[in-house]
Amino acid sequence: MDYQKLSKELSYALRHAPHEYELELDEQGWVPIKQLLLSLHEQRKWRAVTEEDLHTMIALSEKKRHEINQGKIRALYGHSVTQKIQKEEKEPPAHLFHGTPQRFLDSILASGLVPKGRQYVHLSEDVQTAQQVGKRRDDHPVLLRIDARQAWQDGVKFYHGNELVWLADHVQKEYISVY
Ligand code: HQG
Repeated sequence: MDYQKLSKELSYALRHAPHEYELELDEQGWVPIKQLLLSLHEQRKWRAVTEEDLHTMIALSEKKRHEINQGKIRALYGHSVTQKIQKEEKEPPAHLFHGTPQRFLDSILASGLVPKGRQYVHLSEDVQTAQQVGKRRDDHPVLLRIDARQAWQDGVKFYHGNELVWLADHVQKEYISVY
């Protein structure tokens, strides 16, 4: 079983295209595992996938992208579906980080961080994670530091993604500096 491919397929289904899999996300993005498996089994390459494989996939992944609880599974972040996924609001650490390609810097410093194609802006708890996120699109990404505590005190909402990923609706430019 190629667990990395399975993880990518699930991220696509649970973040972006549940209807292609005849799935309905609930308000927090959960779907019943039984329904997901029924849908995956229609594809030849996934006809033997079991619930056990989903647990193994999560355990083997270098990032915590998916979560299983009481017979359901969800993507923890990254959604682009039109139905807004409700995330748990949480007080952030004093600083958060964001890695981005050089070419986006001027625009971000002018208008802040906006979610673009996803539902939320994605922020990293540590510099190393931000670096990895930025490197997806630029060998020498820019690292931004977000004054999350100040933003939180000013009423900006932050949400929990996983241990390393935080979400926000929009981060205004006054809280952003080049790290
Ligand atoms: C940029 C992956 C211009 C922003 C990653 C980013 C992450 C602006 C891009 C997760 C802007 C959106 C999300 C502005 C933001 N002007 N550009 N005003 N505001 N941007 O992919 O944060 O591996 O939607 O800097 O690791 O790169 O898939 O967000 O470059 O955790 O699990 O617009 O996805 O996780 O790109 O990545 P994305 P992201 P997985």
